[in-house]
Amino acid sequence: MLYHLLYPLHETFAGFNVFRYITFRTAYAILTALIISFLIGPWLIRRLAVWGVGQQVREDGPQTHRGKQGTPTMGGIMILVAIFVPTLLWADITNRYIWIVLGSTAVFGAIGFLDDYLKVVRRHPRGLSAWRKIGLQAATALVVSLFLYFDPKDPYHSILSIPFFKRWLLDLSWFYIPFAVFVIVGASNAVNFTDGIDGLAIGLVGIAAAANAVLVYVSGHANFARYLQVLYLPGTGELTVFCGALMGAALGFLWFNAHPAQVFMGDVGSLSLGAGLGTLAVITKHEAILAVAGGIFVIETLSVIIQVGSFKLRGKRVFRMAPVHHHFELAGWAESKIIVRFWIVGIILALLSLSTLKLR
Ligand code: 57M
Repeated sequence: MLYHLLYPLHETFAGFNVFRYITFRTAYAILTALIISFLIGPWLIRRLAVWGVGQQVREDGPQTHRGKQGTPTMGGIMILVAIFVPTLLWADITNRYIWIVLGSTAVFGAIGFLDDYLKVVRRHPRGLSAWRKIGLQAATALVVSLFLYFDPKDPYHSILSIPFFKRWLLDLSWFYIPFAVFVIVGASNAVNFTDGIDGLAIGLVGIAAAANAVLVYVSGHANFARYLQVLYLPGTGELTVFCGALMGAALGFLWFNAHPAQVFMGDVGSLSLGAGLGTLAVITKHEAILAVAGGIFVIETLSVIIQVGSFKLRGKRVFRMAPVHHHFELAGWAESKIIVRFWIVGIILALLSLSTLKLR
């Protein structure tokens, strides 16, 4: 919004010319998201506690989690506020990609909010049924995918780029639609699975948002895209501002979610953040690169698939407990050690994903 209000004044006040730069507006989106988090965080945590919105810790989880019973949850509400306000303030709000990624994030957040509300407030043991939850997610992702597939301005709507092979562009044709649905729903649930120890998911979201920021900036910048020989997607550069808000909101929430956590994000946070990252990947056609940038999310999900598959096929578990962060907890690792080591691997994977832009 400020872009539209203040940039036109640059003819009178030359300094306002700075509002045309995505990098400038992204930096201020990060700072605005941080300030919003610090302003509403303490208030929201107190209100969630007063309203009795406390986490019900499952009996079958690690013993070390018993002490977390009653921790305020649904803190994802503050994350969403810290994402939406800076994005609407600093981004070009006539950009269709901004509305697509905000819409996807908001609807997945509403699905998570409903699930949390049923579980935590109405004390439904399981919240939304698994099929109803996945159905709502798939329907939302389908609308997003159709918007993108039938986008008349997008010359690459069904194209898939392959890391390391600059010249290879896979045209999935109409199959791009179910593929995009799979990416968005998969990313949403991957973050959801990962959010099982203090600060792990939100820290990894911040790292993935930083990698996404570089990717979308390059994809939307004609010269950089040409130099790096990646698909030039006009208009996607504006998503850098959204990634900045995501980074700031992640750092801001981490301030309160760091071990020992004062608040959990709830499904309202995990589902929306994963959907936002998945939608970014689909818009920029960098699904494969972003699967590497969000590699820990992929590893956590694969650990569940392997565990359930092995148990069903062999009657034996592969891990002490899945997702894999619980395996290390049961191996005796301190929670903070697991979190920091997973972040380190996440940073390495994010750097590797960005290196594929050059190594092609
Ligand atoms: C999301 N939710 C946490 C919190 C957070 C199929 C199976 C893999 C499903 C999976 C599952 O239930 N996933 C749901 C994980 C929960 O966190 C809440 O949920 C929100 C995220 N959606 O914001 O509100 C617990 O995680 C802990 N937590 C923290 N710090 C945080 O910052 O300590 C969360 C955030 C919280 C708290 O204890 O209560 C969760 O773990 O449920 N199931 C599992 O993850 C379970 N694994 C399992 O059953 N494995 C089986 C099979 C199915 C693979 C096996 O290994 O054989 C584990 N989780 C629990 N109990 N709670 C282990 C058993």
